[in-house]
Amino acid sequence: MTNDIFEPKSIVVTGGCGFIGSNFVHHVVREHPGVKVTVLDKLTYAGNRENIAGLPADRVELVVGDICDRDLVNDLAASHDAIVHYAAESHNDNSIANPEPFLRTNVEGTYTLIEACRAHGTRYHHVSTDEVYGDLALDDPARFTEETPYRPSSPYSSTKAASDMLVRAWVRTFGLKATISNCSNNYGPYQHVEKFIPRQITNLIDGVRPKLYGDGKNVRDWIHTEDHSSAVWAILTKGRIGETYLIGADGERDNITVLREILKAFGRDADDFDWVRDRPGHDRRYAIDSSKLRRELGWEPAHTDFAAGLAETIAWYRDNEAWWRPAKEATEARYAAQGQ
Ligand code: NAD
Ligand code: TDX
Repeated sequence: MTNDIFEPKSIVVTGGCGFIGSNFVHHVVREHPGVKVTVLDKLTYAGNRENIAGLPADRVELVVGDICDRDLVNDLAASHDAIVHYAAESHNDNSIANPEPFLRTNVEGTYTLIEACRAHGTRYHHVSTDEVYGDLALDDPARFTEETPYRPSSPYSSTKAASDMLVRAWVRTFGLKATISNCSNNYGPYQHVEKFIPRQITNLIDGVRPKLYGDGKNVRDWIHTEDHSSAVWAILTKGRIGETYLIGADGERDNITVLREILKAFGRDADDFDWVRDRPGHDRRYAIDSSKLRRELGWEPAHTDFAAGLAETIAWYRDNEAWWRPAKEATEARYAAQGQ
């Protein structure tokens, strides 16, 4: 079923100073001692060099640059065995306020990377999201599979869908040596305070009431970012070229349930939050069927106790205020301007 195992000695990780990309860099350094990592990151508002600070200099190098920089990307593709592509504009609310950077980074950036990989025969792994499939009704027994038609709802998810389509076409037309993964909602340390879980935790640390969109019944399928990293490594090294794999850990929960777990951890009343304006086009429910990944590549999530993972994440934000504090005020000012 699977290819021979691919054993890269040198990889480029784009977006390796972001939330999930930096977790992958730590994962590779810890679990795969023979591999050197070059991080290509533009250090946008979402990137932070602290996320990979302290890793050994003979294993990890940071190149500050843009994935749309053709010459830079070409040099990196020529000198590495693989590119694992995480860099993106990643936040739905920002994409509604201003879609332009999403078109550029998510679509043009992916195009630049796959053209360079095509030119040099470099292995390419494309990190994408379950949001390309649109949403499911709350009472729909179905979950997303690799065969679910694309139906993205937001500027963010439509640009991710466009980038997936480019990769599929480059595989078929040019024989690009690529795989694609579509993962569900990640949580864990180092996530930007604009995202749902860190926003509510840091609000509570600041004595501010959490903010819930709509009716709070929207469902997300939560996975610990460590499990996302182990899945991407499995696909990079053992996945079949040209294939898509869905990554998920059976973690469906509605937003109000997650929020109440956070409130409880802070000793606050279950109703101690504000209802705020809903996100336009807000997807109702995401749910991943990851049986192909488990069956073909033998992957299993390790962090399946959501309550324990959430408690560790809350503890991390309490212990690492210096990391998130600089971004908090500007993030909340943006939300206030949007009535959220
Ligand atoms: P993030 O916003 O935390 O980090 C993105 C990183 O990319 C930052 O370090 C940023 O500086 C960098 N970047 C942005 N534009 C760049 C450019 N033009 N050139 C070079 N670097 C650039 O994002 P994240 O939440 O870690 O998501 C990483 C990837 O995983 C994205 O592709 C996202 O679509 C995908 N994904 C995220 C989730 C989730 O729950 N967050 C779920 C599934 C898939
Ligand atoms: O303050 C909030 N209140 C609230 O109710 C925020 C910021 C969000 N929400 C809701 C919206 C969503 O239903 O919480 C849910 C999660 O929101 P986000 O953290 O913004 O994540 P989501 O829009 O689901 O997208 C995330 O998962 C898929 C990532 O940001 C994407 O990059 C990834 O592709």
